[in-house]
Amino acid sequence: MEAPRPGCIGDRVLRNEDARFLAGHGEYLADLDIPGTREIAFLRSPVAHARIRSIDMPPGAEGRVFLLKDLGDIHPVRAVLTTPGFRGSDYPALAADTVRFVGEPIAICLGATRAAAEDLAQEIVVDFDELPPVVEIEQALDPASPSLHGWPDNICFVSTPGGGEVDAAAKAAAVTVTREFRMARQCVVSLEGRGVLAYWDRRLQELVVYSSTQQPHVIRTVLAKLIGVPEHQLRVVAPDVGGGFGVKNNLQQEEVAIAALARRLKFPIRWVEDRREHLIASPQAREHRVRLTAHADARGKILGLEAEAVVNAGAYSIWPWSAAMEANMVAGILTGPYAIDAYKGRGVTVVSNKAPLGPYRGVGRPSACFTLERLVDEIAAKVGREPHELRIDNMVRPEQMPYRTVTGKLFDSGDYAESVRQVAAMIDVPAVRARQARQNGTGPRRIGLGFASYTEQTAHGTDEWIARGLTEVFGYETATVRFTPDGKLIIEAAIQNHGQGLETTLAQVAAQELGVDPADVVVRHGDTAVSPYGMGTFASRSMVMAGGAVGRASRQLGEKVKRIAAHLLQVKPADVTLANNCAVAGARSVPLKSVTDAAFLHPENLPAGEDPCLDETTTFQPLSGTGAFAYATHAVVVEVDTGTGLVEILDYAVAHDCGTMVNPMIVEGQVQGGVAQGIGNALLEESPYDSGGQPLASTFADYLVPGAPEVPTVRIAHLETPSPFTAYGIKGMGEGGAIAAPAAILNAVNDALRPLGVELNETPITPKRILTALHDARTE
Ligand code: MCN
Repeated sequence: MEAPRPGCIGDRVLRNEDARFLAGHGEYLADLDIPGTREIAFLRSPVAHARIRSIDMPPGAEGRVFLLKDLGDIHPVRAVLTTPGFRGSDYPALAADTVRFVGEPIAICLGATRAAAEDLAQEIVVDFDELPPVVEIEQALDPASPSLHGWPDNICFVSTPGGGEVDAAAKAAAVTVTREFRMARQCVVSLEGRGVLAYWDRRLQELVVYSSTQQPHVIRTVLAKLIGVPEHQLRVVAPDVGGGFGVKNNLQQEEVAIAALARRLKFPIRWVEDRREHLIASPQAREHRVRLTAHADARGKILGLEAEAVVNAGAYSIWPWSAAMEANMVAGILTGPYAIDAYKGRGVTVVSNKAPLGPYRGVGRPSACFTLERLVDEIAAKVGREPHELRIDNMVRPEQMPYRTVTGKLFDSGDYAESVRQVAAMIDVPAVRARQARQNGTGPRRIGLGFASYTEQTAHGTDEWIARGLTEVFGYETATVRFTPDGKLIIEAAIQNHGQGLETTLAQVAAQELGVDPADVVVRHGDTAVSPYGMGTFASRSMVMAGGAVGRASRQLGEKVKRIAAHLLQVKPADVTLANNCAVAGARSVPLKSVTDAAFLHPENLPAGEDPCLDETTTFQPLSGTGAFAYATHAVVVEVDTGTGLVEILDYAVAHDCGTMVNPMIVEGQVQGGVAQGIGNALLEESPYDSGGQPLASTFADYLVPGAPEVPTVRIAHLETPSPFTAYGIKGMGEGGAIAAPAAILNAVNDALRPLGVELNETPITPKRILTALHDARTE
């Protein structure tokens, strides 16, 4: 592969945005300093399920406490799948008649400070007529449980993906392995919580809504419909956003309530989520129960799979994804990177009196990967083979690409088995096995080795969203690339950068096409008044989509620059190249500044018929509806202390392929960060509820996230197989680290404990779960 040009695609450029952040100059929602702003505290439901009989206001509440009826004529949020059988539900901005989860907002309270607003909220008396709550999956599946939304039961949707002859596979199989797996409910825990600030701008006659969101444009579109402000009088701005990981990738009830109220007030109002609100009232994630059966031949070649994934989606469908997003995802991608021709899947979404589920890094895939990869290890144990070798034998081969999976995904390119070979070499399987043989059984600490492989669907096209029944999600992005008269470049992009390094990588794409210095490019995003329309940053799409749009716009702009430069140099446009801030033709060159000077300030110097000014706006969408598929294999060595139940990660290696890397350093940071979250998923994070529907983890003392001591430095190898379906062959990759880590870690822990008769198939594997399993195995 050719060495990258400095500052261009493939170079390890330092992040442009870091100087600002490291100097403390980021401006987050809580930092906004708009005169006259009053702070909001939400009165939230303290009970899981109840009818509201009455709400008694404290003295002086008028103009300071607002209920749904005070917000004017607004519509409830209703996220729908167009797929037949889907059951939708109305999700009001503030609960007026019924509350369905602890933390559901009921009233907005205003104060000069957050503390004053909270004091006011405490004085409101709500008379609840409590109803029996539906909390766990089994209750939600029970037809005798009370129905949350007036449906015949609490089943929101059932999908049945699959194809091929599963019965024939079962008949032909030498081994059949069945297991039930559980992945706990989690919180998302972005560094910055959610938040909204809104006011009516009298001069521009527009409603300005600042929100810590991943998708300002579509939030504007849906808010406009819900609160009845036309889109051209509504501006949504995402200031600096301190991480999203999916929790800011949906319409928030607080956004609707605050925007609707701000339209009626004469001063700005702001809500900044605190950590307790984040842990109980933000959209949560996971909570899956998956039953999986694999039929395999005597060598462990998988002939067929059967799966039922039940997901507890909480109280409501959030916009635009709907409650069915998780279950559909798990059931839809369960065959993983393997060539499995026969599959019978069933994805069941149930509703309950818990916080609604939303997207979180990986959406369904950590659970799908966990269940399949755990089962692969159990098949390997049954047929007596090394788990990584079994994986290699089952994988889709390079010569089969592009490969259509049994659930209709089109894998684009890559050598999946090579990722296993590489990571097995990095982790040194024979050395780990030798260490196990030496150490295990000699004391309480046992060594285990685990692998996990996956494909990560990224940059989904419009067809994919429509196939999933989502008609308000689309698969393109837009960018404007413009020179200023002094020869500098501005990129305006509809994506929203909240930690992914996009201010740098989009500049690198422009540098590739226009020869500009990426450190000198300004990237503007996150503001509907600044950037062209787009869907935003989620589903590992921005590098492919916005990168593609910036590349296309830059190329078109470059053609015009070359025509003008050729005119100035008196050569043919075809002889001009762009590099080092200059247009070059052989030994002669002209600075880009001279070209922009002609384009903006001296049209008399332009070639005949050439329009003045230098800017281009284009869109980009991948050539395949199902997007581009990154893939990876993770390998981890753990030491499990059978005395304390603690798991220590000794070594962690990843061999991955995200096509052409724009900035390998950023890619490595993304893998490392994703693995950190996967470690939390595997070992620590869980949001349990009691039988009354009360969330039990509402502080960081109860909800444990990994810190530096729990997260090892991940060793990363890159494979780089370009995608045939995207610009420059780029594939997305932002979720991958989080997808495989739970599977790899549980496989490693099970590898360590298998000789003791222990098998763990539920995340997180806390010390308590490990010790209980060891105790049960001893007493059986
Ligand atoms: N990149 C690259 N070359 C590639 C692919 C990606 O250089 N071939 C770089 C780009 O800078 C890109 C980043 O890696 O922005 C992640 O790439 P991509 O897969 O396109 O993902 P997005 O940019 O669309 O970001 C979304 C993704 C998702 S879905 C979650 S969840 C997540 C993640 O990014 N949330 C994050 N990473 C996060 N990182 C931070 N710091 N904060 C979050 O909230």
